Amino acid sequence: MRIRAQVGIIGAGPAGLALANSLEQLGISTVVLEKYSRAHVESRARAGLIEHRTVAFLDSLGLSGRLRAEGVPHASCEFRYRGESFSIPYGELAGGYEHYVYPQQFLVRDLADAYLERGGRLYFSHPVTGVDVDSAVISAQSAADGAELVVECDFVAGCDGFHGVSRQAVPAERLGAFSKRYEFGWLAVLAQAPPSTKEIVYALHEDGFAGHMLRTPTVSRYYLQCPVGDSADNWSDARIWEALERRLAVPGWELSTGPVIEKAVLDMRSYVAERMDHRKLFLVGDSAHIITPAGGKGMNLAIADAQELAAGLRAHYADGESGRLAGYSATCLSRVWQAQEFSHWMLQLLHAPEPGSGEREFMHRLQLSRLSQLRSVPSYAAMFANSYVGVV
Ligand code: RFL
Repeated sequence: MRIRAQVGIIGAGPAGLALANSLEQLGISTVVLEKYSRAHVESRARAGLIEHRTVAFLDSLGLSGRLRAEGVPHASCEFRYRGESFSIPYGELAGGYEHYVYPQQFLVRDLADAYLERGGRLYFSHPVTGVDVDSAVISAQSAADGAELVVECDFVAGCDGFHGVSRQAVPAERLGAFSKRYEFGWLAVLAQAPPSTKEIVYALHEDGFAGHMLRTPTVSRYYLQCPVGDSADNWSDARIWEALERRLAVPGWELSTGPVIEKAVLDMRSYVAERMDHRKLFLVGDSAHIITPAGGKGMNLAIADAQELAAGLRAHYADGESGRLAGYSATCLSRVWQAQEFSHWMLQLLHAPEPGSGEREFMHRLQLSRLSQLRSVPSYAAMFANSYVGVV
């Protein structure tokens, strides 16, 4: 089957669905092709921290109803070290802005519902197999019966994540990518356990970083620093809870536990393609850049890219003006590098150097000094606040 759309979108993650909704509202026709089933994409638990500017964009599209009703606003977070703790009222310090805690898979569900309700053409279980960047033709195949689906478009938006096919259609010398691998891993844990705190907690501990993230009243996410190449199989439920209890400990505090639903060792790395467009293809979100989960920026960057691309396409179609589209890459990259810098800063603040490193004690004292400045120097804390909540 051959169909036509002004913009063909590969991938129904946060970037693809935000873009699809936005373009349809602007009267620009779209088709979305997604590799996996609807049930699969709507149950993939990942991010949960949504920046105020992402919420503002979703508000402007009328897509934030459930997020605002069911998500929880957050404006402060907690740091722990050596049995001490302090909170940073980052919302107040950043001029009254706040985050929403709302699981990514719920947002994906909401965006898919809204797109389909408007009559959007969303093909689940249709992995894209080829992208022609000159003719803007996308080829996909139904996972159910192998039937070929060809989409002819004016532009292609590659919103297919880091392991998708779009980026492969761009020559390496055009992408000009930069990357960094960190010398530690993170064990990411999702558990059927109520939150043990009111705020997100970041803990510096000599055994390694521990984080307690909030998701829903019955499910929580935790992170534990672990060696590169570690396997989740090495972490029994008992070992996970014991490590969290030790690394997050402050007097009088208790950790609520429950069954572990998911655990995986994350490859802690960052990647940025310096060109996010090539001929008629635009890379959006994780297909162009990935960032470590520290600081909670990945999904927010993906949706910000979608917002910028929608604005560029609107200018192109409505005003016949192509300057904004031409500047898409540069505009997005300035925000991406800012987020990369922040995420790197967070990791340096919170990660214990590997045992045996000669500089371990020196680095640890730098971290303690940073935490003490964060705790007692308002202008230092304000810098953190602005970056964390996403004002700058
Ligand atoms: P996604 O979400 O990966 O969606 C890409 C979609 O493309 C589909 N796809 C294809 N479709 C058709 N044909 C093909 N050949 C295809 N290949 C792939 C995929 O099935 C998928 O549906 O990319 P997008 O939209 O750019 O969104 C990016 C975010 O998902 C990602 O940045 C965040 O999840 C990162 N992240 C976090 N970000 C935050 O802002 N705040 C957080 O608190 C946060 N926590 C996290 C995170 C990522 C994590 N993982 C995955 C490492 C926590 C974790 C554990």
